[in-house]
Amino acid sequence: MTTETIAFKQKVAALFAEHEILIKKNNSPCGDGNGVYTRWQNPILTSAHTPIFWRYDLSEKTNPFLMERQGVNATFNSGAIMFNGKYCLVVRVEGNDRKSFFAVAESPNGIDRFRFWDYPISMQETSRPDVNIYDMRLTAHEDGYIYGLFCTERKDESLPDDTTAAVADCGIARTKDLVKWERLQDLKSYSGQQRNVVLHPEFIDGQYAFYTRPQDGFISVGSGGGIAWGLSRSIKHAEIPEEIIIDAKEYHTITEVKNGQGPAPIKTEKGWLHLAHGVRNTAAGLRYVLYMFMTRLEQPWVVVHKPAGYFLAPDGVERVGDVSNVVFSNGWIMNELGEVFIYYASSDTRMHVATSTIDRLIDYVTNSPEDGLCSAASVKTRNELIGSNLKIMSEGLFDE
Ligand code: M1P
Repeated sequence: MTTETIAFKQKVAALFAEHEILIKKNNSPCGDGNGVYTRWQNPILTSAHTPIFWRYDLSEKTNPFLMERQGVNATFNSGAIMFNGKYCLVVRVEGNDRKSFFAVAESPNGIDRFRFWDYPISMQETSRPDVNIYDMRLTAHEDGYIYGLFCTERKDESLPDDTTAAVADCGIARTKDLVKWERLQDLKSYSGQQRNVVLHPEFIDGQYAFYTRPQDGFISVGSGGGIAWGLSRSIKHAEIPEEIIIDAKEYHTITEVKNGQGPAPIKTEKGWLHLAHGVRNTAAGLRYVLYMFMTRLEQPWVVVHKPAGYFLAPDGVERVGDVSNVVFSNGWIMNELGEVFIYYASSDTRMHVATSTIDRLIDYVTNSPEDGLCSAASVKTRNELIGSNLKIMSEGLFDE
């Protein structure tokens, strides 16, 4: 063996060893949290977590300098599901070429040791090839399939000279094993473009039910009013003749510019628990935060509880990345103990986890005050809390 070959092999071994240390790094909770959820210290997935053999050519002959030939820019906005006893994420992986694709990463405990499966998902295409696919929401439907609904983005052919003009639609695929995916027809709706579409896990009136987010343009929702709801008789040829807005965007709130359903809702004894994102505009650009609401068990399109403001907002290093000041979630998992793992991405760059329990989340959603939509109402609500607390404190809260 030549000295060059020995050096090459040593460099390869060092790359793999460093990667293994990263994957096996223990995560730890950030203190006790705020009573609602606890963030975990380390991002659970970054571009560095993608396998070495996805990025480097490991042949000394074709890559004597051991260069990274196909870089990965980001790992974010992941769907989530418990599958064969493992916490599985269908991750949006974005290459340096700005193309996103899906890849499964699994963990034994939901908070660290996420490891990608060897190959990303080779998603089938429809007769209209996708340019970019991203943000999959997973739904274990009562029909027996796991569905993945995602955004498929294509060039807006009506504006051939505009190299930024795009059209967003909802792609639909289904699987039984997260490996082989059967691509179905894209969702047909009559309200412009679609992003953030999520399949409800149960039939409603014998039909497939969808949370949608109609939007006039690719970035701006325009007259699209918020999170909507619609039914389709078929899933193979999904078509929603009519959408109703169930959670409207609202002036001077966290959803002033737009909002969108996060993962599929979790069924609880009190109602369907929803996680969503809201967007407002600032001098520094758009700010994305997460919020929660609950809909009626028998009528999942009727909102019955919605705490004011955000549930989780970008914090510390989460605030910086490719698209700064963003948190986004399209995946969560409740395990058999009622623990809830909330998977969220920060600034379109990396994945994190925050943990809670179903009891805490129900308490948060059903007992936190709603938005009074003006400062006077906010002060009134806060004063009620202060008055009640001062009374408790005057009665000797801190006495032995
Ligand atoms: O860049 C922030 C997010 O922007 C889009 O979300 P929305 O459709 O609500 O504006 C998506 O591109 C999402 O992937 C991205 O994280």
